[in-house]
Amino acid sequence: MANLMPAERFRGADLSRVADRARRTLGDDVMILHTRSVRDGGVPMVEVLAAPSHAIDQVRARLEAAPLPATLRKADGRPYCIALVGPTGAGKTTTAAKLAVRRGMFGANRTGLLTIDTYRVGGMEQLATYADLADVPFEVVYDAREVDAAIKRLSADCDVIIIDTPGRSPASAELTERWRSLLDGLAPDEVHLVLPASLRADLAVDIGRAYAPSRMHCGATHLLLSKLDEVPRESGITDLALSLGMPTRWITDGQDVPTDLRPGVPRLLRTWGLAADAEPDWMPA
Ligand SMILES: Nc1nc2c(ncn2[C@@H]2O[C@H](COP(=O)(O)OP(=O)(O)OP(=O)(O)O)[C@@H](O)[C@H]2O)c(=O)[nH]1
Ligand SMILES: [Mg+2]
Repeated sequence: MANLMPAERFRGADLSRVADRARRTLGDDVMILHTRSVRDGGVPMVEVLAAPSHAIDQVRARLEAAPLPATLRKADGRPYCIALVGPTGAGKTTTAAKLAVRRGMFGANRTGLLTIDTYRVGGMEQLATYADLADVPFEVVYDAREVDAAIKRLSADCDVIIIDTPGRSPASAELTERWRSLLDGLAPDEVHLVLPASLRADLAVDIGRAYAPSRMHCGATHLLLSKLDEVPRESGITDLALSLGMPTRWITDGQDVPTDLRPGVPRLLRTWGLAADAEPDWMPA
């Protein structure tokens, strides 16, 4: 995959001289992205990853999602709806639970959960349990005729609703049609495409196209990379996010509900550059 980062690596005996060299090479607005100690031919050295800050700003602007309004309930009284879509096993249900049960996740806005995944055995029970433990209102919608009533019930107590959807299986076009029309009925304000960060970039781009607004009515508006913890050194994830061309609000980095969910862009920028040419310091178990 092409490296989309305008960052460069500098090595030397001490930090201030290396930083000076980075400044002379990249200009006065240079920013240090990462420093670490390395050994070069057995000699201890400091390594700095740096990039001009205007280049970082450009990348940030491409990745960053518009901030959510402080008051999520809309003028017509309807809660703000955030749907999670994506391939089977990507982490949609786990992420929906994290978003819905984390205290203060949406400031003072109260959260509700809704699922249209009535196909996956156990998926619904899993969400219902989390909702119950956190005392978060929860609705299951089986049929398009139930959408309005479910939203109305949630509206009483919720300002934002997290919507879980089934994995999209190419083998079951009819099921896909059914849940897509349910999602259309829910008219989500945001649709986050959940993709495992370890996915091959070419496959991710293909999936991104399949979920694009040009291909389906409620197409993906955001990217939500999951399972960052499964990517050695998180290498390449920023390039992956850039190649999908959608803003990122959150990422996930573990199975724990609700803790393993983080703001996306700070993490993508921090990870930026810890890429393939770095020495391996992590091995899969
Ligand atoms: N390591 C890791 N595992 C995760 C993460 N998020 C979810 N998982 C695990 O991935 C598996 C699938 O997660 P689900 O949330 O059920 O995925 P899904 O997209 O809802 O799957 P379907 O409903 O079958 O399409 C579970 O074992 C989760 O615990 C993550 O950030 N890191
Ligand atoms: Mg699921």
